[in-house]
Amino acid sequence: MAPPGDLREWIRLLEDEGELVRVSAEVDPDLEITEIVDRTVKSGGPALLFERPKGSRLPLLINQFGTERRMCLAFGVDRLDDVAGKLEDVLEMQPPQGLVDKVRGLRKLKSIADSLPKTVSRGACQEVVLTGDEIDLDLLPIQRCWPGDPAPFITLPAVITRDPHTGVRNVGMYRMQKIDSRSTYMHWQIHKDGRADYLATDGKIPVAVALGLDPVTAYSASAPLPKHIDEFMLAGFLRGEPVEVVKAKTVDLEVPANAEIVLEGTIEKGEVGMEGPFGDHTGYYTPAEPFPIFRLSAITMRRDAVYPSIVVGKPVQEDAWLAKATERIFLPAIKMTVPEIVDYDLPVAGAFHNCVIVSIRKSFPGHAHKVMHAIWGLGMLSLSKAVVVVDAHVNVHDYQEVFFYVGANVDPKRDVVISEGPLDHLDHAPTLQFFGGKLGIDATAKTTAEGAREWPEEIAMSGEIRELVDRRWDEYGISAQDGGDVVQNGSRRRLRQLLRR
Ligand SMILES: Cc1cc2nc3c(=O)[nH]c(=O)nc-3n(C[C@H](O)[C@H](O)[C@H](O)COP(=O)(O)O)c2cc1C
Ligand SMILES: [Mn+2]
Repeated sequence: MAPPGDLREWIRLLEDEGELVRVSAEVDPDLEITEIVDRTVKSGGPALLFERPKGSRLPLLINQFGTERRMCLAFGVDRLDDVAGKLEDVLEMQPPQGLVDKVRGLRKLKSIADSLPKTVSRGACQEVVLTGDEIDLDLLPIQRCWPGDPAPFITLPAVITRDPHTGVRNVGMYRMQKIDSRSTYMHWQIHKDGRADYLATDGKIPVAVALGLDPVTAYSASAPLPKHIDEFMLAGFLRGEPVEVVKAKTVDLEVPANAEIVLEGTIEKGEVGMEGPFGDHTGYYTPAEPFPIFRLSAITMRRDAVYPSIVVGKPVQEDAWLAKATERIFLPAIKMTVPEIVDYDLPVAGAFHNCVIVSIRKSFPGHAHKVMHAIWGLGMLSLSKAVVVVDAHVNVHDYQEVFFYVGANVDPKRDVVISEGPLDHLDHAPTLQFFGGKLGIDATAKTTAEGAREWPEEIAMSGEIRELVDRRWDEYGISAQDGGDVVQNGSRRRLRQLLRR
């Protein structure tokens, strides 16, 4: 099934699939929604459409991405790995051999050509146009998420800019703290593309913020693409249909025609203010820091627009599933650069930058070290604080199995690497912000060339006996075959199901 074309189609699909609950009671976007959503996400509950958020006439949609099943519905796939498969197909294109291959190759090239955004002359996102004195952020049910947050924050935006030199578009998801009814801060962290566009600008940079998109385009704003790649192109490719864009009303940018709401405006270089604190996905409040100020020149929207939101906080939250999608979707691209990588896992509890588990086909002494350093040099993965390397046969998604090899195969003196490098903007633990320690753990089997003694053989039952017991199992009268699962808690089991090949 093709991914939904806009937020409304997505809401209808969620409703048809029994994945959405409409809340008709009046509910306060100030803290109350967070507590409801926190409980709902942590119990694997449905997407919520708050029809009467206090103080606004716009309904608020939240938890649209909050389970593996909804994430798959969003992409129109059965497993998130299927999304990766589509990219892998294109990335691994070889010169065609023979006619069938050529036709297949052309089809793939067409899928790339079709992924370019398409400019259209009219968009539903501009049914209502508010400029001048009509601009009023108080129209929107913007959430204040946590008690220590000083103001409401827009949490699920697609922020659109252009590189002033190359003209290439960038789309990123960066929270926006409301300052007043006509301005917000823009939380462009130090490593992000939106900030680079801003820094490359003299004077004012035009900015447009799309709220309420089809789920694949909304996801693409969170995807860590290289700077020179337009996130709307990835969205078009993954949707199998181009993102349609229209000219914004007051700035020189294009915005998705299907958006529910668009905020247009500018950011003046050097005009900053103290943003935050904000209860963030690290599970802590990130302290106040200077960030640029976004001044609105227009709000455009659909006549009966829906406002989208998300809560981040101590894991597991809804963003865990956006990040799991990224983990799966980017595996083929990572393998292009580091082909010895078999698979990897970013544990949700590790807030995604604290830990990477990676399995490799090891073929030379020090190979695990090579891969650690490759990860510390790879896009946003370069911010990873700890890297655990295991052999190809280890299931990186089974943390019990990984922990077994970390315990069994590691001589801390020989196999632990302490290095240093850039760290996530929000990480409060390092002595310095942005720069600090890295931990590598080589949990692969070692060779004598790496200074180990003769490595022992791992225990495994013979295939012959396993087949025999499989065949005879019912005869023994023991019911539970999957005894291992008894010790797994629910979320671990869900994760295993998600990643089962
Ligand atoms: C819910 C959510 C909120 C986010 N908030 C921020 C933020 O406030 N600032 C930021 O720099 N990145 C934030 N991110 C991460 C960026 O969206 C992500 O790094 C993305 O790749 C940025 O786009 P860019 O690579 O084009 O800069 C957030 C991600 C999610 C899923
Ligand atoms: Mn980008």
